[in-house]
Amino acid sequence: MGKVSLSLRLGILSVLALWSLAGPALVTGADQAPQVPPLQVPIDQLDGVQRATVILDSYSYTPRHLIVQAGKPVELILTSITTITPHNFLLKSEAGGLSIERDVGSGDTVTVQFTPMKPGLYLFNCDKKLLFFPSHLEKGMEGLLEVR
Ligand SMILES: [Cu+2]
Repeated sequence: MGKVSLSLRLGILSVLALWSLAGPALVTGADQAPQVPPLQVPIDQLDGVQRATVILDSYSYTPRHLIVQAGKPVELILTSITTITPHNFLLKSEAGGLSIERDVGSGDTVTVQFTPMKPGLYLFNCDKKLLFFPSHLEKGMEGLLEVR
């Protein structure tokens, strides 16, 4: 009898433990998009290019964290899925020898190529802005290129 009630109590405890783990995640999931894990950009076996597609939406890049290797060419296929709002892709770092600035109109696909030579963390963003409204960067439209 004592054994039964102990296992019952343990059962209730484990349900509570599971709930406390799952509860916050469910609440978080309700009001924000699921996190996309960092993308280790694959190297194309045919041409040796590190190639990835980045989706531009209002106001995000997906994936927003890309990991590439230094000294090898990178090609980003910037694909806008908006119907009206234009965006852009700015990645500038004097120290990193990178200066990329490309407009991506609504529904457009633009390809950028560059070869990062210096390992580091480089932020990219969209600086489009409509009149007195906050810029897209201020609305969270930024991402991270991690060069290893
Ligand atoms: Cu934008």
